[in-house]
Amino acid sequence: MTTAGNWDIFCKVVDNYGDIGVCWRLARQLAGEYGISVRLWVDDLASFARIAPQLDPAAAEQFLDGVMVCLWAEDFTKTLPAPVVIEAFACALPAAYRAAMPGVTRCWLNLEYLSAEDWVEGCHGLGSPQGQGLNKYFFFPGFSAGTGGLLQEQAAQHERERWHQADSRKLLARFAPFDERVSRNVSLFAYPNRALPALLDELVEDDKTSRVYVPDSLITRSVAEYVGGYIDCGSVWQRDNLQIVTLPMLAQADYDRLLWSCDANFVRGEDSFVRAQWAGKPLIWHIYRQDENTHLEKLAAWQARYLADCASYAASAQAAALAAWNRETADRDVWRTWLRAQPDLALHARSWAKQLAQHGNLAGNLVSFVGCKV
Ligand code: TRH
Repeated sequence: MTTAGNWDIFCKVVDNYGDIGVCWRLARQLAGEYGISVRLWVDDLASFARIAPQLDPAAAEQFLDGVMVCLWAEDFTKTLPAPVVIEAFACALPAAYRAAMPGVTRCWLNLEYLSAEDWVEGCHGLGSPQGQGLNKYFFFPGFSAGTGGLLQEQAAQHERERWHQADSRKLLARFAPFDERVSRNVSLFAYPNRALPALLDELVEDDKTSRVYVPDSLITRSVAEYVGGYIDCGSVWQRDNLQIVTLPMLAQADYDRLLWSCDANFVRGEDSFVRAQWAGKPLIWHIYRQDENTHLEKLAAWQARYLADCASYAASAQAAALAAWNRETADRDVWRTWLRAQPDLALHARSWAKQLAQHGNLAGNLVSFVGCKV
């Protein structure tokens, strides 16, 4: 059997858009770049449609961008399992499907959440016997050669390489009229954050004019509290050197282009965090909160890798800003220093993106892995 056969990907939307964001990218890439026939089973098509506006949330089955998208309904109907099955983020397969897998499924994988922690290399690729001749393999994305790498579609990479300032200008002009006074564009996608007013206050008084683009998200309300009301999409709110523009939720590919077009990006969760790294621009990550503050360990592990080769002044500015944002502390000095470090952080972000590209892309690594197992 070759790996270019039928694959099923199962995705449960636990919270927000990261679970489906990752699965949708992976499904499209496997179909488009590796010739695999992919069925993507999703339990929440309404959330999916927010990042893929062409999707019909009422259709139980539809073919979109080369992928068969299927509703994962509670009463899962009997379906012949695929030879390769990906259970995203330990979502637990439907019982009827699981029961039909022995003798049919040749490779079963659990695609795990992303972490930069050292233990990931030791667990990546391990199998766990599930009975009836089935093994479930743990496939970990990551930042080093011993992991599954990061999702990176070749088409997006090529488009990114050819993306010029004129493209950025054209894209940003779709959201609000061009203003020649603006010399810094920033995108802001985050969870609600008590550190926001300190950041915005600093931008108000900064000597450069910044325009902050806020996609429709959980932070929109905090922005509205800061400015004293919701800003209509398309209009520009301004106080001294800060401009704010709100955006509707964009299609995933347009959101990626927004990241390429801004000078710095605030991102969150998992998928936007990875895209911001590929964008090669300075970024601030709002990590998804976990019990017992385990997310802070994850943050520290990534920060240690990210800043290992960064100039010391820029590294400490970045570390302080990451801490302020994730611990939600109100410290304007942190943002002043971070803004001053932007030129060095921009250079660093470009070299980091090149370094990451050396580990291959997650979909390609997955295809090779499956090829060795079947
Ligand atoms: O939405 P997130 O917070 O997602 C997740 C989930 O909550 C998940 O359960 C959790 O485990 C994980 O975080 C760590 O953030 P993320 O991962 O960045 O996903 C957002 C997706 O939405 C990403 O694919 C980009 C996409 N997006 C758009 O398509 N258009 C937009 O306008 C925006 C702002 C985002």
